[in-house]
Amino acid sequence: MIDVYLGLGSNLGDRHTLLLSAIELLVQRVGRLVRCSSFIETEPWGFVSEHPFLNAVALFCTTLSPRELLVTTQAIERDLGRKEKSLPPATVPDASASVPRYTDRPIDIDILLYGDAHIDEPDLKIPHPLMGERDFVMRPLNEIKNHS
Ligand code: PH2
Ligand code: MG
Ligand code: MG
Repeated sequence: MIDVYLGLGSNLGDRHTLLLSAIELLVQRVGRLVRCSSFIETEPWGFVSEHPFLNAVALFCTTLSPRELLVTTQAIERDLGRKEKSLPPATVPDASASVPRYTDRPIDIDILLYGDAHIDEPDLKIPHPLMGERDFVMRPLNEIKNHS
């Protein structure tokens, strides 16, 4: 059993219900929910949007591998109405852009930490490379971390 911290975000639709539905599907397909942070409203980070986010971080226990976890979280995003992923930097015509172009989304599930694993594959980077810069991740993460 591995501890995994997942970041959850929604800025389109019924954000509260979408976060709860994501957690329910994660319990069904990933494993036991150990802890969940408060849901916090945050301003869009890294792009301009009139739609504020609802964000949370949840800790699950899982037997899935990191790759299985990625496939599963992406399937849940699609099941909850997510149409497209953010565009990766390589597809952005402006070469000076070093971060993805973000878009509004009904649900986003990011793998933040998977045990103490370090993974650096093109589509799977753990720990999440930007988490330390993101208040909307670090605030809820600190709320639930180190609570034995
Ligand atoms: N997710 C992003 C980009 N910007 N901003 C906030 N406030 N919350 C997010 O979850 C978020 C974001 C990319 O996934
Ligand atoms: Mg994200
Ligand atoms: Mg994501």
